[in-house]
Parts: sequence; structure tokens; C-alpha cells
Amino acid sequence: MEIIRKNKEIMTEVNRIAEVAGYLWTKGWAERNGGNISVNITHLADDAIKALPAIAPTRPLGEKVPCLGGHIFYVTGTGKRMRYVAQAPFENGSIIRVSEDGSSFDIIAENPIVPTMEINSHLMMHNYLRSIGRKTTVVLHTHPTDLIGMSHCKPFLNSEHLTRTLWSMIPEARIVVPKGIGIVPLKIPGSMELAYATIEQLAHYDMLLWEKHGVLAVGDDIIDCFDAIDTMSKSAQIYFNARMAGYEPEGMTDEQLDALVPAFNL
Ligand code: 2HA
Ligand code: ZN
Repeated sequence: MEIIRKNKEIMTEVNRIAEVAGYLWTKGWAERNGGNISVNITHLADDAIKALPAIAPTRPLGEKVPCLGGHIFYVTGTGKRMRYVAQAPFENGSIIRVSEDGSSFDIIAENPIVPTMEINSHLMMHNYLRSIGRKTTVVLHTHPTDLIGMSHCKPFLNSEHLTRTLWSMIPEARIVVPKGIGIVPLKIPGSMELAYATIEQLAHYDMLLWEKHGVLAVGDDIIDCFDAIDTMSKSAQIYFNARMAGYEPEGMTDEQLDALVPAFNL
């Protein structure tokens, strides 16, 4: 549709989403249709885009998202592969508009691609973050092998312990993920239970580990969200590499970690 293609800001953002989708695949975090992305592009859409007619039947939401009335999102499609989102974002995702009362959404461009199975949880997260005054635009969910691996080890299902371990592998980890990483217990993918448990944790963290499933990051910029997960994944790799070499990594001390706070204004 010309009207979307002519909007430079939206096309730039969609290209950044496609760039990150490619990273998720090359990182090995996106087997088959693993992972999903939603980005709020309301601030980039002009009135003509906001008024586009639906190109597929209206779809109800599991729970109302009143803070998102009329908002426009790019969302990856259900069953779609990240490696193909990277090549063709409009054949593997769509632009949707939430109804004014926040109870449903319409697909408005470019193709009638049904959004990710996690659409309820994504929109509930966007809605929650708006409701507490945040301007978060991005929800990024992916399946990083190393971080998921850590969630199979009971002691790491404690947010404080997991965060402390990952932070202490390299200074960047605390600098890039200053709030640390929250834990969401295993739930059925795509379920409302997963959505509720996730929102609970978003009050405290911008990155969550979904037990034995994946990672979720929220933020204002899709590249930053990717970088945050990538940095924590790097820490997990250092931890596992040390363990596989037969030693427990020493890690930075509490004093060394705390010295980062004033140095980097955390
Ligand atoms: O999109 O990753 O959590 C497939 C998934 C579900
Ligand atoms: Zn998943």
C-alpha cells in the first residue's frame, strides 16, 4: 500500500525491526517461528494511516487495553519465521489498529497477516506500561539458548541470584541492564496466565526470563532491546564456558559491581 511505503518514518522503523529479526535468526534464538515483536508506531502515523479501513475481520482481545485506544502497531505474524520477517516484514507481519475502546483490533496494512499468538500479552504489556506513564514502544520476545538454559537450574529461578550472576560476568551487563532480569514461572505460551504473570514483573524489570521458554525485553527502541538481551546472553555464555572448562567463574565482587552505579549514573 503506497500510503505506508510513502511514510519514511514508518519505513525506517519497519526496516529496524527487520534488521533485529535478522539478528535473532543469526544468533540462533529464533528456531522455526520462535519469538515475536510488537512496536507502537502511533507517533509515526499520519491521519490518513490512522484512518485506514480494516483489511480483515475485527479480532477481539482477551482483555481490554484502554490506554491503547486508536494506537497503531507493527506486529510479527503468527507462525511466521524471524528469518523471513528480516527479508519481507510486510509478508510476515502486519500493521494493526486497536479499537477506540481497546476491546479489539483491526489489521489495516499491508497484508491480512494474523498477529502473533502472543498478541494479547504484548498489548497488555504495552497497555500496562502506558498506564504507569511510560512511553514504551517495543516488546521483543525471543528464545536465547543460553539464558533459557539457565532457567533449567533451580537456583537461577531467583531473580536476585540470576541478576547478580549475570551482572558479575562483565561490567557491561549491569550498565546495559541496570534493573536486572525478572523471572516469570513456566506458563502455557500465548495464555492469559503468561500475560498476567509477565505484567506483574514489568513493574520492576525491563527484561524478563520466561522459565524454560525465552526472554522478553521492553523499551523505547528495538535495537536497544536487542542489545540488552544480547549483553545478558553474552554473560550467560561466559558463565557456561567457565563451567564447561571445569571452574566456577569468580565474578566481579559486590564492591566492583557497586562502583559502576555512580560511574555510569545507574
Ligand atoms: O511465536 O515464541 O511464545 C512463538 C513463540 C511463542
Ligand atoms: Zn516464545
